[in-house]
Amino acid sequence: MSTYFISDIHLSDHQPQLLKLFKYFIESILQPNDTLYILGDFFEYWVGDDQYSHMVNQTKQLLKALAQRNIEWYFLAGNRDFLLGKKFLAKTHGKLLAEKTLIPLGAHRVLLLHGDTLCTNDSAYQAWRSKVQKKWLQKLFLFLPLSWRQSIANRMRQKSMMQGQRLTLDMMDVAETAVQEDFDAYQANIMIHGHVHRPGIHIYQNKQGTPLTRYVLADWGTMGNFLRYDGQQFDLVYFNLDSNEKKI
Ligand code: LP5
Ligand code: MN
Repeated sequence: MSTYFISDIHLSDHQPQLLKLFKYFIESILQPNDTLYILGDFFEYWVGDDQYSHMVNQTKQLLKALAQRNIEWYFLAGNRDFLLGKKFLAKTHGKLLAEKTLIPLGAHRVLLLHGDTLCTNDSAYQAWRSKVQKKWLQKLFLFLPLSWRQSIANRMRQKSMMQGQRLTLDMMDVAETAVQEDFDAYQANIMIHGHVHRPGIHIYQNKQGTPLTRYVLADWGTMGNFLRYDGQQFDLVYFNLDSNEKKI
């Protein structure tokens, strides 16, 4: 009975190998009674639960089938798929989590988040975020025809990639002050997030000398990536379709 955390697969119709990796992860790595947390940017972008394609269909089938193996799955939204909604989750038996969610795991207090809220040095991103998180704007957007929404999302992705070239690596990473604030606010000793695409394990100490650990999940490419808690320890692992696993 293990708990798995993944993020940043960026599933898209243009990258079929990502769906193959996800299928392998679901069918060959997850075992009955495990629990799965998807911490955002599961899709390259999500413009509403009427979004459809072969990839979307296959993904829904894979998630839906988890219930038969008694695997619960949870979704915490990223900056690309925050419009994933109730219809999708009801069809696939997923449960939505708040953007910062504290869960108990053994003796640990684990804070889950996508990671974008920690990037407070990227002010252009934070300005964009505060606009698109407005519920009224999201409702309005969802009224638009699907093809319009898709082309707006494509435009946003293009702008975002151009923006990425203008920023320094430091600006795109988490701000350590934001990390400390969240550890303190939630009295957590573990933090798990993705988003920055810089997988790693960061160790800190709080004022009382208690060790704090921040696990950063990787984005998926030729290899998939997950963090597993087996009841004893956490392992951050890369895998591929040939059953090779490599711990970070
Ligand atoms: O995800 P990642 O790591 O690649 O990039 C982020 C930041 N980019 C974003 C933008 C998203 O990728 C766009 C996803 C589309 C979402 C689906 C539809 C939503 C509709 C909402 C309706 C209410 O988050 C990027 C960071 C980078 O990480 C740092 O690593 O810098 O942030 C930006 O680029 C901020 C930009 O300023 C965003 C630019 C969008 C401008 C949109 C204008 C075009 C609209 C056209 C309208 C006709
Ligand atoms: Mn992200």
